[in-house]
Amino acid sequence: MPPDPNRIVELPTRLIHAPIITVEQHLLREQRRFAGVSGEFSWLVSGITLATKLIQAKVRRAGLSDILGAAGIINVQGEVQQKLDIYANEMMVHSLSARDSVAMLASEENEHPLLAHGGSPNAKYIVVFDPLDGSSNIDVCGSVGTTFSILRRASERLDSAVMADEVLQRGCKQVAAGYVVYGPSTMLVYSAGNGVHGFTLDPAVGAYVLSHPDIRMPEHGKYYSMNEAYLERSPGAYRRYVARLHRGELGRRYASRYIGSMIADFHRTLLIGGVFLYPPNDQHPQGKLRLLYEANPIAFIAEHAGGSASDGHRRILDIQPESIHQRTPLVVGGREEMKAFEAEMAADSAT
Ligand code: P6P
Repeated sequence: MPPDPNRIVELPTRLIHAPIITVEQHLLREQRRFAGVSGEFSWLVSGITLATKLIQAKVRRAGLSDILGAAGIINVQGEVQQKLDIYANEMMVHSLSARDSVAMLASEENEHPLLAHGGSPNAKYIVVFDPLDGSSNIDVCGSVGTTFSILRRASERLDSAVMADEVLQRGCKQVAAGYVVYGPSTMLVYSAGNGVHGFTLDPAVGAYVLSHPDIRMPEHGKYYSMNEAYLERSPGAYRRYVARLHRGELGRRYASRYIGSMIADFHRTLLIGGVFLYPPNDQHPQGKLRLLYEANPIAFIAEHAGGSASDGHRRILDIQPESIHQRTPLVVGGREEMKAFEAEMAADSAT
């Protein structure tokens, strides 16, 4: 019996509701929510996904090529630059500057902002990033990551030259933010203000695939995460807060987990709850972490997942930056841990 050329075969529903959603598909679906939004935003984010795929390929081979180890160069932070830092920064700068919607870039690795398409009327966005955070963990096969923060240009006149201080915007002005964590798997976590979504890289096909839709930070966890070596040299309120966690006064006795790579430590806090702290101490009186490209993207993700982030006195996203590489204390966690932290800080201020 020859096949009937006019017969249409129904697709199995399992294929119609395909579980495979790439980050590109997700972004296109997301931006349909914004009337009149062109594909510029998703094209910009594709620059980040491309760069981080190139970075992860190098991170995965760090021990197999001569890229391992320090480059012997001291960066603007006064830190010994690992070769992968340099490579990661070049990949982010190259990929993002190829997007004509990007007016300016600011990187942890560069002292000053980098002009991309600063005078083009299409260049609506500024991207701030740390290309490889936690890079001191590379030589010991620890998790590292890339952070990014996307801002709209502050200037009304997009055809005018972009000014360096346009990058100094409060974190609440972020259009989108997120990070990529290079761990046992590579995962992109981002928010554009409509939930927080995680995409795991399928190395076989080189696609970020939706694996954690609409991430919600648990109201409480069982871990706190900080470098306790400095606790004695931090303000008393931090010591009293951690002592409360030890004594189980929040309803459970907390255990400690600390990798020494902010993105990996925060990623655990985001997925299973708890609190991450980098308080001020005598070595870092303003805190160690950078406001623009570490604290702000993390705080944006935390808040859109139901948590919160503070510098000990203010909401991180409300802080008006004064300089690109400005440092800040950072405490970020679930609702219960942050409520207890804010109460401790308020009691301290009242004494
Ligand atoms: P410490 C990595 O160098 C980093 O910037 C963050 O990723 C991390 O949270 C912090 O420093 C670790 O600092 O003082 O505990 O080594």
